[in-house]
Amino acid sequence: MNNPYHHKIGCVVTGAAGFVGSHLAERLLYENYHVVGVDNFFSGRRENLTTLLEYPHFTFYERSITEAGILRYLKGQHPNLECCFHLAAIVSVPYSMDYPEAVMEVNYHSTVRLLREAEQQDFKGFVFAGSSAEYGGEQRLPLREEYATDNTKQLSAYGRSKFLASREVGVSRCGVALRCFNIYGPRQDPTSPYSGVISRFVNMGLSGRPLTIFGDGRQTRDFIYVSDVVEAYVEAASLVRKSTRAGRKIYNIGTGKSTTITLLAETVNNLMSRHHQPVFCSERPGDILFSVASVEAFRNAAGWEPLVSLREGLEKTISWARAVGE
Ligand code: UD2
Repeated sequence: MNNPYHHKIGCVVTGAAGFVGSHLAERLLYENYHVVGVDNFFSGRRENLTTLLEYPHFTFYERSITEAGILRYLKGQHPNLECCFHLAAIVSVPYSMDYPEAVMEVNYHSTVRLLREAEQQDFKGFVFAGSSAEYGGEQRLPLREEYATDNTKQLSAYGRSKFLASREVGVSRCGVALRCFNIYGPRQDPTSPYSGVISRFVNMGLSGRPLTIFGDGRQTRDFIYVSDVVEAYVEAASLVRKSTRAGRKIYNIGTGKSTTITLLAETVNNLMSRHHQPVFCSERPGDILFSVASVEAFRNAAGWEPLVSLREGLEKTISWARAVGE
């Protein structure tokens, strides 16, 4: 729906130059919302802003979400702001092993500060990017929201910081936390050894290298395409606006389908018409073996359904990577 009146309503997107943040900002701009993007380019990329900057109703601030009073400042500049989508974070699990304090500061303490400012400034929605890492090594599958409790041992400072932040956001009047599973799609950075497996496989495929599987390849993940995640954010914002219900608002965002890494490698190879066999390497330390989301809660609350099949999402990701040479 392209509503000409929406530009009167403003939304903040933190992490607007990131993989998911830039897709979300674009979707909101397309619907004519006024979008105020914030990013400090710690991991966001300037080229992800190119399309966004073409919209007259996009305003960008190169600022850090760790600055106290940032949301208050933005609301002062743009009184039409009603909703904050908070996606900015330190997203690397290995980085969080080396710098746990920095990750707790950015992902947890800064989130709580932003949330309090949103409450004080009368925001109608504060939608937070949680993570499947909040479940730690939980073995009951599919993973249900209530399995992550105060007793859950997350496996990294990243997981811990996201758990603590989601817990706080989920009980706020205006808050809702989305625990996203393995997101993939265009603009995901393939260049680090810890980049998402799909972006790495597509990148290896394009450069003619064999795909590397860590471990025996029987480990499973719940892969969700970025546009489905974007729709979940939009639905979550309207859910929290309408919500009168007390209690925690924390939801898994996944497909409910698990895929082995071996099957993923075969599918990527087929779609790229490659006949290389994958190379098996030693298991990645700390790797979770099996992960899949229970998606009933958000389906029931918001009527949201993921629409993009893994095959279709892979095709779109491969086409994008071919076009940009990533
Ligand atoms: C995801 C998140 C991470 C955190 C974590 C919580 C992504 C990109 N990462 O990590 O931020 O939330 O979940 O548990 O969504 N693999 C290969 N070959 C490769 C690369 C990866 O076999 O070249 C395997 C890897 O060992 C793992 C699986 O693929 O078993 C998925 O790896 P990943 O890094 O994409 O994501 P994950 O689930 O470890």
